[in-house]
Amino acid sequence: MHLILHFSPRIKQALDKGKPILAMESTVLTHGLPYPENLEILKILEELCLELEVEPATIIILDGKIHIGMTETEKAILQHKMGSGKELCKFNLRDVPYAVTQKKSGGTTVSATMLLAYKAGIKVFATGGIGGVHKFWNETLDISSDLKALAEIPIIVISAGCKAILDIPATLEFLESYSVPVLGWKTDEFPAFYSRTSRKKIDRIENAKDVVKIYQAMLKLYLYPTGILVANPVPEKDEIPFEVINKHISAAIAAAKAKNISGKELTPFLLANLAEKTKGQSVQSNLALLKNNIIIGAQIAKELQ
Ligand code: PSU
Ligand code: MN
Repeated sequence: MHLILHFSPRIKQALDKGKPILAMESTVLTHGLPYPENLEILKILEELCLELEVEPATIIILDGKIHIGMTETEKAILQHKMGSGKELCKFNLRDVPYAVTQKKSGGTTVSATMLLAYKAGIKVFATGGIGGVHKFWNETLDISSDLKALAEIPIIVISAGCKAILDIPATLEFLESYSVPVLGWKTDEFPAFYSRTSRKKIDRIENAKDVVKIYQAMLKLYLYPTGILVANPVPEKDEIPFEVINKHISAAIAAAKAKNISGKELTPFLLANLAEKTKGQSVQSNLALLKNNIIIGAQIAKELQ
């Protein structure tokens, strides 16, 4: 079987000319944010990236085709599928073989996007928040494949840390065990997505040059290269205080338990629940941190040239 990546003409040209490219995921669109704001947000994010003179490569699987960069055609297909209420899949790393052979459609999570970006020759990827070790992991063994991907795929990922829906200390322990460098962008504390800190200490960096130096040193030193996680706190004005969001998170986790929601449905359920409970404030904050991560991702993409 011949596996094909479908490059958009813009991404193909950028790759040929050695122009900077920044990968973006699509599960945040299909499962992380409400429709139709999600499509508006995609537009805002891609325009921001272009203003920064970096080509955005949003990665998605539609009818089994792996798209590296969405053209207007793929956006129209996505809009049509979401608008008609069709259930789109959420593709983790392990779902990619199934998706492409069975011609399924859905968003790629951080883990699947890292794999496909790597195959496409893209080295840097901006997202909102990564998946991690879930609370009560000792009962459920629910550990996101995003962590496995970070442990095995040599790509630089920029995120606002991870949400406190997860067990943040356990997530950081996992990343340490698998030797994934976790770098704080102008901070020495790991951010907690809506909140600027989880109070867990990490290594601080000040600029894109240093991120690239560390990435290159890792590639030279490690026997098995890993990803690098750049943790960039949400801007101060868009932060939701930890005490406020945490109350909603506890309620959302209890609701998930009561409804027996687990596995890959858990993260989307919790995110939708939070959006509802915060009356959209969580979505606003999500947009702000996504933009913030694209700004840093674009700097790193240029530095990598
Ligand atoms: N965390 C967020 N927003 C998201 C996700 C996580 O704050 O949209 C999505 C990302 O695509 C991430 C995925 O890769 O959920 C993780 O899902 P799971 O926990 O099932 O691995
Ligand atoms: Mn899981």
